[in-house]
Parts: sequence; C-alpha cells; structure tokens
Amino acid sequence: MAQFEATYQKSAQYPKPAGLVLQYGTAGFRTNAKQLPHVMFRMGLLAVLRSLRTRATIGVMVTASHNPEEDNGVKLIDPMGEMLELAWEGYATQLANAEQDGLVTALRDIIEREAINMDHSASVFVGRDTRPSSQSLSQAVQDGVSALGGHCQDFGLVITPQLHYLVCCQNTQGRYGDISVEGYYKKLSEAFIKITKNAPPRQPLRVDGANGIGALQLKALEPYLQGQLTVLLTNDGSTGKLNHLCGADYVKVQQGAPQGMEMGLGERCCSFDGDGDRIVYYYNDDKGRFHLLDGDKIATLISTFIKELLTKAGLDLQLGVVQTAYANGSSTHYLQDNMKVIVRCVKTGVKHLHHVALEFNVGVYFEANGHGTVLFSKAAEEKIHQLAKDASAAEERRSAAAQLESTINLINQTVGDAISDMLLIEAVLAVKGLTVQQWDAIYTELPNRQLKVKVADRRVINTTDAERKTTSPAGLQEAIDELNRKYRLARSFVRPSGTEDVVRVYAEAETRETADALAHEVSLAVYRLAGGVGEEPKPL
Ligand code: G16
Repeated sequence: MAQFEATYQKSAQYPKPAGLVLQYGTAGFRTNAKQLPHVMFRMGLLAVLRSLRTRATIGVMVTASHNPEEDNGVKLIDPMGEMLELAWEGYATQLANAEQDGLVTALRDIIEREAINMDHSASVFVGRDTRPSSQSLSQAVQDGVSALGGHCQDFGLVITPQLHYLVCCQNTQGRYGDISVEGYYKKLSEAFIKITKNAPPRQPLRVDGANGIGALQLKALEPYLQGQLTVLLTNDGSTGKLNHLCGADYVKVQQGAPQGMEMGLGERCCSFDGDGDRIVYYYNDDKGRFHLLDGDKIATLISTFIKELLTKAGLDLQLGVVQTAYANGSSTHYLQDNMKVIVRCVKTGVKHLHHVALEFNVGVYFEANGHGTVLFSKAAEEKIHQLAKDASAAEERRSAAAQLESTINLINQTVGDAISDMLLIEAVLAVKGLTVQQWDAIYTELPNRQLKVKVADRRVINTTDAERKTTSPAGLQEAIDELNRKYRLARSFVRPSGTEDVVRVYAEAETRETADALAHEVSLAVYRLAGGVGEEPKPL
C-alpha cells in the first residue's frame, strides 16, 4: 500500500537510536527528550490506528508532566477522554521499539490483529506542554498522523486534562461541552459561579504554577470567574524552570513550600504539576509549621461534600473512594470508619483508579500525589437531573440536586485536572465556610516519607497486592516485613516507578522520626537486595 511506503520513507526522518528499548510506563513513554522523536512519530501512527479501530477521535499529549524539563513523554487519550486501553499499551511498546525495517510489519501486525479497516478516515487531537522540546516532538506526532493518512488538529499549549476534555467533547458531539478551550473555561467557570454565588467573599488563593502550562491556562481562565475567586500566581513560567524546586510533586515529596511562594500565616496555597493534572494544597500554621493537604485530604473533603449533598437530596447512591498504597493510613481509616464509605486500593496509575471508580454510582479517586477526580455514573447523573427539575420535590432536596448538577459540571470527569479540582476545592471550602486549617483538622495524617533509590535495573522488583508487597528479589519482602514490625503504626512498601528510572520507597509510622528511620532502612534493604547503584542511602 502507498500509505505504508510513505510511512516508511517519512519514518527515516525520525530514526530510532540503535539498541534503545523503551516501555510504555505508568502514563505513557517518558525519558530524556533527545531519545523521543521516533517514539512521537510512531505514536502518531498508533493514534491513527486507534482512531480507525474505535471510529472516534484520539488524543495525543506531548508532556513529561512532573519530570525534569529535559525529559519529555507522550500520553494517549481514548475516545471518552480515558487513558489508552491497557491492551493497546503493548502495541505502543511494539511500535516504539521496532527497528526501521520492521516498522511496516509491526503496523501490519496491529492492523491484522485488531481487524482495522484502513479505508476509513482517522482523526487525532494533539496538545503539548511548555517544555522547549515539546513543539518539535508534537510536530513528529503530527507527521506520523499525516503519514498514515489521518487528520490532525493541533490545540497547541494545553494542560493534559484540557486535551482529555476536548477529545470527550468531540466524541460526544459536544454533549460533554463545547469543543474548544474556551468552552472548557466557560463550562468550569459557570459551574463554579453557580455553586459559590451565595458564599461570602474569600481571601485570595496562592497558586504555584510549576512554571508550566497550568499557569498559562489558569491566567487565561481567571477572567471567566468574574471575581468569584482571586488567584495570586507564583512560578508562572516567566523566569523559572519547569518543575524546578516547585510544582505539586516537589511539594509532596519534600513536604515543604516551593521556591518563590510567599506564604502568609494560614494562607491557602496550592501547587500544580508540569502538565496541570495534579494539585496539592498547603499552609503554614502560627508556629511556622508547614502543613500539606494532599490527594488523600482532597478526596476526603470532596467525598464529604458530595455525600452531604446526596443525603440532603435524599438520593440513595453508592459513593466509593479509590486510593493507592500511597494513601495515608489515617485517611483510609477515616473514610471507612467515620464516613462509612467503601474504599478500594489499586495499583499506581490513574488508569487503574479510574477503572475501579467506574464501579460506583459516584466514584471518587485520588492518588496521594494529587491526581484525581470524581466519576458519576450515567444513572446517577440522570437521577440528579430528574430531581433538580422536579417541581413537586421539597425545596431542600431540589436545591441539593441543583448543587450536585453544578458539581458535576465543575468536575472534569475524563481525568484528574488541577484547575477543575482547585475550583471544586475552593467551592467546597466557600460553601461550607471552612478554612484550610479546619479542612486539615478533619483527620491527622500519620507522618510519612517518600524516597527514591537508584538500582541497576528496576525491573528486578516485582510487586503484588496492589503494589503493597514485593515478590522479587528474594528476601526483600521479608526484610521490609521485619522493619515494619520494629515501629508502631508502621507500614512501608517499595515499587519501581513507571515514569522515572528509580525505585520508590514509601514509609509511614507513628512519629516523624520513626517514619524517616523506616524509610531509610527500607531504602537500604532495596539498595542491598535489588542491585543499588551509586552511594548507599544515608539516614535523613
Ligand atoms: C503519572 C501518573 C500517575 C502516577 C505518577 C507517578 O503522573 O499519571 O498516576 O502516580 O505518574 O508514577 P510512578 O510512581 O510510576 O513514577 P504524572 O502527573 O507524572 O503524569
């Protein structure tokens, strides 16, 4: 076929570095940007095949999110705005690693296995973050799409969740929202204004934009909020480097403020990550102590708000919360024992959380790192809409249903979204009249610590039980079990990262000292039993 010949020719412009093997990770491919042009071109090809297979528009986002500026990556978005179907991750890896002469065979193989009809037309939406490498890598994606005869629409600089939103709008013929970035601003801001219209004015919110695209998009959205929320933006990208000493991942891991953030006593502050799909909140108390409100606290706040509205509305809808092993033990206890909601624990990666959240009428999912959203089932949405317009229902029930309707419009249900989550959190705090300190006081977190260990090959670590236990290398889990027994309320686990070349270590315990000691001792066990490289981990 002529298309294959053209693809083969064009692909030579994006040669694969000899011997390079990459794996589709937690959120797509991610590594140093220099190693990625061929991957981007090929993901353009894959997006065309996925579009033909699903007969829908597919999204390709060029970003490495929380990683350092010199890295880049690519996330593929399925028709309803979800992450790429798991089964296709294997195809992505196959295409990315094919040698030039094997590329057409790899394509034909996918086409045959998926019974793809190449006569239809394919449509792909592309977006990118602000990294210096993103523009040329986005061009590589677009060249891939064109080479296989697909139609490409480039949305330029957008946060990842905006591209998810746009794909979903396109494939629902605008039912989810207008198919434009402006449509996104309008949908969210109108919902925010509706929820907060009777709430008293609030102090401004300080936002760390991680020097990334989230800052630019927030600036563009702010006028639509009509003064209902004032944001004071730091790390807006005008001077600093992306994610450097700032951003949600930095704040979560360091448990400290980002560079440049001037935190007045008790002021609400939050940080986005590099592609605007994560958020964490924080403040300093009157003793100057830093308090972090991460994805666990966000999940609790949002679940409480929605559960209260469901009760007021008299709607019998099941609410469940999905977490990962990183969720603080106190949050899980609070949700289960105080809030009496069902809690499920799954492997790291939004795709895993999203999938399980779909099992509930209302599924709230958050990773502790601040990535999450809420999913309402079609049936739940229908019941809420019915009640909101039922003139015979009691006023209190109807108005609770109307608040739920606006909440649904405010939430980006396609994926975790820093801007949408921020607006929802602000709306909840405003409506409930809560300060950030009162929110923080809902439960007390166990002190915890996250560390990274460098090993020769992180694939030697295999895990089970939603990543809470290791199955290899030999002896590692036994060593971790023994360390956990040493300290009160202790829990720790290790897992290979799917976005960075490191092994992640998580530990929590009764006190700061014991959590830190446990994290260090577990790191040492990883270093010794899983082939650590470089210097041995030092005590904190
Ligand atoms: C991605 C995923 C998240 C995951 C994070 C870290 O986030 O979307 O689900 O928690 O990577 O993953 P890992 O621990 O495997 O490195 P982002 O915001 O970097 O795209």
